[in-house]
Amino acid sequence: MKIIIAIMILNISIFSKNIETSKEFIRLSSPFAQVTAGFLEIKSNYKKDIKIIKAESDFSKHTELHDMKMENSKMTMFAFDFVKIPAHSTMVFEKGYKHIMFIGLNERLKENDIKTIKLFFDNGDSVDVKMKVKKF
Ligand SMILES: [Cu+2]
Repeated sequence: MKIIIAIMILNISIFSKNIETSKEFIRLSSPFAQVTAGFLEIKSNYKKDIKIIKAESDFSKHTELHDMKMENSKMTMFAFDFVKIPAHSTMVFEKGYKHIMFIGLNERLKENDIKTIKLFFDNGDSVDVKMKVKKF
């Protein structure tokens, strides 16, 4: 019995992913908009802190990591180079806060399209993330 349990635990550790994403979506922008934003939650199962250092997509000329801040009593957004995800925690990209910015759209995104983007981490890991285009 002990052996079976040990094997089960081993299996879980082999098949659990280091990075798991959820609630992924891209905001449906107006038909002629050149930019839009994507949101998701990124859960790190790493025992060490890691950093997200880059995002890439093939449907926009530039893909940036953005956040929002208050400036002259207006909310403005800005690009950042990296964000740290502490060990065993979740980083949330959500409306009004961090987001993935897609600038210079190469194609018109339609509602319910599924687009794949790539996220890169400072430990050399990367993940492909499927994001659904939707209104909000
Ligand atoms: Cu932005």
